[in-house]
Amino acid sequence: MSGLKCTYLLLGMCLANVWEPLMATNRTCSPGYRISANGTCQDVVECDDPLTMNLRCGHNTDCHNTPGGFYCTCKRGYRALSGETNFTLKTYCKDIDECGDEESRVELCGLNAECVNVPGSFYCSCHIGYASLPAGSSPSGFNCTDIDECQDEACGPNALCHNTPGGFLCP
Ligand SMILES: [Ca+2]
Ligand SMILES: [Ca+2]
Repeated sequence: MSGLKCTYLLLGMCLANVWEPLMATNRTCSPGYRISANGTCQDVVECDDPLTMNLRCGHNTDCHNTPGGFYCTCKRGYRALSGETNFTLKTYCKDIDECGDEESRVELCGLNAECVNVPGSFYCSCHIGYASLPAGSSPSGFNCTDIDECQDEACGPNALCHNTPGGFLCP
C-alpha cells in the first residue's frame, strides 16, 4: 500500500475504498475507459478476446491495446488491402506473395532453388541435384549448391564419374 496515494484520509484511516465507489456513481470516464469495481476509470482492453479481436480488426491481424484505445496491424507475412500499416476498422489482410517476381525469388532463394509462396510466409526448395548449405554457412541466407554425386559413387564403385551442375555423368 505504500506506493498508493490516499485521496480521502480521515483520522489516519484511508477511506478511499469506501468513498471511491460512492463517487463512481456520478463519474463518467473518457472514451476508451470504463469504471472498474473499485470505482476508478480503467482502460478498456479491446484486444483481450480473440473473438472480438477478429470482429474488430479482421482475420490475419494482431490487435494492440493502448491507454484509452487500440489499433490493429496485419500479422507478419500479410498486408492490408487498404495499404494502411495501423488501422482501427476491420480490414482485410492478404498474404504477401514473397515469390511474386523474379527479382525477389532470386534474392530470397538464390538461383538454384524454387520459391514457394504459402499463407503468411514462403519457403525455398532446392532444384533437383542441389542441396542447401548447412544453416548459417551462407551469408546471404538460403543457398543451394550442387551435390557432388560422384563422391557417393553415383556411377558405381571404382567407375568413372563426372559431376555436373545439378547432375552427374557416367562416361
Ligand atoms: Ca506468403
Ligand atoms: Ca552435381
